Amino acid sequence: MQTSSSDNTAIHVADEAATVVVSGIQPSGILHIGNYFGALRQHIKLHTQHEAYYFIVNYHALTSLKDAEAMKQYTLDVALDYLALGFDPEKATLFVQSDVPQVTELAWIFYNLTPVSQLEKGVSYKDKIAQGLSPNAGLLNYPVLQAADILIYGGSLVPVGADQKQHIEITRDLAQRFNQTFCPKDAPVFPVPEPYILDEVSVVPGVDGRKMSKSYGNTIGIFDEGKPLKKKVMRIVTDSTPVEDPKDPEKDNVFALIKLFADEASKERIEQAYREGGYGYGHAKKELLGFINEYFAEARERRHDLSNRMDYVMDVLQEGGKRAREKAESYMERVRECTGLITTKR
Ligand code: AQP
Repeated sequence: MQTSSSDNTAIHVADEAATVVVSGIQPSGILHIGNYFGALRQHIKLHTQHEAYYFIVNYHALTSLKDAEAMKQYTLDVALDYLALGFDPEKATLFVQSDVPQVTELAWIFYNLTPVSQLEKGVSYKDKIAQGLSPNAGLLNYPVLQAADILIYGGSLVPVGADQKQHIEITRDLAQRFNQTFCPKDAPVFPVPEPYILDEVSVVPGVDGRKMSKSYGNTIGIFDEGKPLKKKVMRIVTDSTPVEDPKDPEKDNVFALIKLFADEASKERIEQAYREGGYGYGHAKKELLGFINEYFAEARERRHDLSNRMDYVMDVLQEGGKRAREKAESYMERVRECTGLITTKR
């Protein structure tokens, strides 16, 4: 057994050479720094080290987004974000989920192996209902389609945010259930994937202190800049401890975000300033703004440049879709064989 590439995870991968990294992001809004630190940063890091498939999950986004123009725009925005943040299409595969229709075919097969009670216990499902989203069948079945997304490319390592832990458990269950139900013992079709979750990131808080989430309207966008960015940072909710009093950095949303951006020395300095007093939340917000601007400066420039080359972005997605369909079809041939779903197509 070897430890996977990050020192910060307790993930063990049986065979590094055979690792297939897969993950998806919903085009349900502008990508935010929760998406970045929870998932995208790891996607970028891993895509040059292993075979990797990253998909823009527009079928999943349909569970909440019912606006065709917005869906198209957000889909292209996500592709631009990946490329601006350093994704190299020569090294790995980036594509749009609906360009691989086989994934809905596999999801249907998985529905028949999934107890409804398991889906009804979904934390994310319950959260979204509590926030007022319609409990439609798509939302309930979201983790099953996600399992199909992961397994159809033989995914073995899934870099996601901590909020996705339960969904990856469902994927693991489905891989095992499918193998046990349909495959000979010595020839399972699917690997049982491991999540890749960075402990120190956990769940990134939004400006209101809840999980940063596109659907909660509490996000700071990865590519926000100028006045809109400043406004969002200044809106971050804090307690009302006066400037001169000592503060507990571990209980503060601003510090939770500073920790993601700052180097060790800056983190220690600011932490000490919180504990000593005489350092207000206004100071902390100003520093945070500086860190964000510095951290994403190069990516912002690349994104401005790429946004004038949309033909190139479309080519990347088209080529990615082609590669993904080939991989998916090779798995589906085995799935159809195992399940007895004969095809008369030639
Ligand atoms: N606040 C967060 N902290 C850490 N990780 C996060 N992720 C999302 N929010 C945070 C991770 O980002 C990846 C992509 O997420 P997604 O867009 O597919 O779905 P999501 O988790 O449902 O993200 P949102 O912003 O909350 O979208 P909506 O509001 O549309 O549902 C995942 O790996 C996720 O863990």
